[in-house]
Amino acid sequence: MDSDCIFCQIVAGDIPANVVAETDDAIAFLDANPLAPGHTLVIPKEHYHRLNDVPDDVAAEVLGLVHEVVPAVEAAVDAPATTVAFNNGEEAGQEVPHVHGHIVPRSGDDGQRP
Ligand code: DGP
Repeated sequence: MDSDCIFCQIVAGDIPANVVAETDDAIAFLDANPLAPGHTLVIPKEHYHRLNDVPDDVAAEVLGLVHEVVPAVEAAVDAPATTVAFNNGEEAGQEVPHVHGHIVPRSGDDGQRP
């Protein structure tokens, strides 16, 4: 755990979050600054800065949780589609330095991409 990391603090339960689902090594929770209702983040529980740093087994578990959560999010907000994206590095727009995948409900070309 990186005690300065806001997502590590969510994993530890020190900062509240609306948890959608979790596994041993990954957790999904609602984004605090949603681009659309239902905007969800999926992260490894362990602190890794970039996707490149994540071990294979943890990456598989994160993607498995994305795969599980996508249809649940679409059903919850009645969205026909989702954008699923990782901003991988600061130059790509990653603001929180703990790997996270965005699941953003979409219903057309609304420009709401993470
Ligand atoms: P990115 O720009 O890809 O690093 O996205 C970071 C996302 O994290 C952004 O959509 C807002 C979200 N976020 C930042 N701080 C918090 C927080 O404390 N709680 C939750 N739930 N989401 C947060």
